[in-house]
Amino acid sequence: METNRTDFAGWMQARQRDIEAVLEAILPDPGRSPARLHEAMRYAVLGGGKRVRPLLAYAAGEAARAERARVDRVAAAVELVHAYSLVHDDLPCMDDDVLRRGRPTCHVAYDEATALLAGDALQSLAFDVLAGQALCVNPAEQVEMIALLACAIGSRGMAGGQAIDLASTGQELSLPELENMHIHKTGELIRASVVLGARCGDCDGGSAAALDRFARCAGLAFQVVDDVLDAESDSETLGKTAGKDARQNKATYVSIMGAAQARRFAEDLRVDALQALLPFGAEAARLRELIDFIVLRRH
Ligand code: GRG
Repeated sequence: METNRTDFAGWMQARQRDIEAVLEAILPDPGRSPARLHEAMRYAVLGGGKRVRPLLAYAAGEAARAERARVDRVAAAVELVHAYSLVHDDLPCMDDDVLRRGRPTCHVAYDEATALLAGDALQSLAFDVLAGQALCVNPAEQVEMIALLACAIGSRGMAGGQAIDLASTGQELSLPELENMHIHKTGELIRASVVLGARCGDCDGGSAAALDRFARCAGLAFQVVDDVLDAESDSETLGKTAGKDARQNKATYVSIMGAAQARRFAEDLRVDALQALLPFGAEAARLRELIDFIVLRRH
């Protein structure tokens, strides 16, 4: 993996270009049948988004001195899953939104059935990418990595978190209930991005546990900031409809503790995440910079 210390913005742009090229190559050719489905998959994935999950996978790969080609596959898999979750989340039967990444959502640009299938196919493609080539010397470890992603996004992970979210709209949630929902809905995939990136390289048990702690803090911090931005920012800046949580009467960190306290909580999580990285040296620099980016971002 590249370890020269270019500035963070340069590093981030380079990795965003890398993942765009990897995804472009992995996604099905739009000229091949079923063309409309392939086009919708590409529409949902390419040319937008911050690519936070791939960036975390690349940064964790650097911390574990992993081979770049392996991390490319992990980074692509987590972004494909993320794109699938956004397509499904935007559907009328879920969050019913028309704006994503600054343009019409997938079901608006295509149609509901195509968007549903595009999400399904993106999820399958993610596992195809993880299983298709060797990611570690020991095949049993690769099977563990595949299982880790499956668990992170299944009924006890992201999909479960989404189910809790849908069931609790309009309900009052306690802080532990809200945290439980967000750890599953958003946190598990972010955690998997870090852990899988690191598992492409060399990581002893202590370092893996430290990265796991970092990833849990990063996942929750991401969602706390997302709640603040939904309340305080505008749709143009976010590229998605702002202010929806309050309009839908959803429990969020802002509704429970107020925006100022939610920002302080995100800052506490940033400090915890940085503490988790204390056993590491310069190899974890990008992870340190990424937690700052996640907590201080404006979109
Ligand atoms: C449909 C199974 C299923 C799950 C959906 C992740 C999720 C669960 C829904 C997404 C809706 C949402 C607003 C979640 C909160 C945090 C989040 C994931 C925001 C979007 O992620 P960003 O900011 O988006 O990384 P970009 O566009 O930058 O990739």
